[in-house]
Amino acid sequence: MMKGHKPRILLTRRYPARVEAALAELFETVENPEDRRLSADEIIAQAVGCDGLLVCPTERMTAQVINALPESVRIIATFSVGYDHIDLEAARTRGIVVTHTPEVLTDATADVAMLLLLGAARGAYWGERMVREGRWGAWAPTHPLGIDVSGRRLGIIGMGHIGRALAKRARAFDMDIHYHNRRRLPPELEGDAIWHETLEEMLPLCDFLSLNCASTPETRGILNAETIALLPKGAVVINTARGDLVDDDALIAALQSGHVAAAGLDVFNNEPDIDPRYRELENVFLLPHLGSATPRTREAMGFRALDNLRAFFEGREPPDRLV
Ligand code: 8YV
Repeated sequence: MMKGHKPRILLTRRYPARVEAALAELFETVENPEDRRLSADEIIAQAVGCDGLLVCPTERMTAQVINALPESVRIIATFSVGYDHIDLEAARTRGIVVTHTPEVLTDATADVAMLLLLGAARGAYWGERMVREGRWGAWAPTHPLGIDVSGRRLGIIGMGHIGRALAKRARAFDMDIHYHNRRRLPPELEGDAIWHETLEEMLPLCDFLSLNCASTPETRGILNAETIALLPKGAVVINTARGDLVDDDALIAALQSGHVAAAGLDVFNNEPDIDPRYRELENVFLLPHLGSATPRTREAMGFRALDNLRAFFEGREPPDRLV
């Protein structure tokens, strides 16, 4: 494929074995065999002599890091659909191409969103704990009880691939779908989902609310004291997108007061050092960022990143180019 020397690619993390092997066929790879989280300085130092980087959301590619990368680096491929960890403007200014891995993790992530929705609604966390800790007690007709899902309204913020895949699953549970998106979807994608131009219009209708939008300056903190106050009392909140969409103080206060009856969260501010108050709450179902965590999905993400790197170094347009 590529004439002359093999491009040198820094792999900031361990990637699935088949992906690393395929990358090593095409490129000279600089690996991270211990899968250590590299500091910004280490990334910059290890990038010396490299033509490209394969990174994850664990690496904060700030303007400072991007500006300090050696001249030789021409592409940053991220092993993720989200790209809020990369300063795209800084990359654009430096003429560095950035790619991501859309679509391949849609189903896996929507499955986790549905798992969180059901788990939060039906008390999977406290129920599981009662069984494990021997606190089951005798069955009682009136307690403990969860929240019904069927026939309820699910509001989705961000109706991209994952939002739509969640809607498909939720329809099978007889939920009514509402959504807020910058643009209304074309009829073939919208189906029976109801578009709301503003959050103010949609939130009062949401028995369940799922965050499925990208983290951008416009969406950061989108779930805050004001927007939570618009939810009906007893709503359930789901987040599989990014932790920084949520103001933790506001969500935790609402979970404590019961205004938000339950939450299912796979993503957090400051992962993995999450706000410790979440751990104390009985009405939250917490997962450690498992959205894309299946072997098939992680391999597909790796091969999608590889396709982008290969296209770039073959002089073709990378299919999932962001800048
Ligand atoms: C992954 C994700 O867990 O793709 C994303 O944006 O958040 C998840 O799929 C993570 O990115 C793995 O690198």
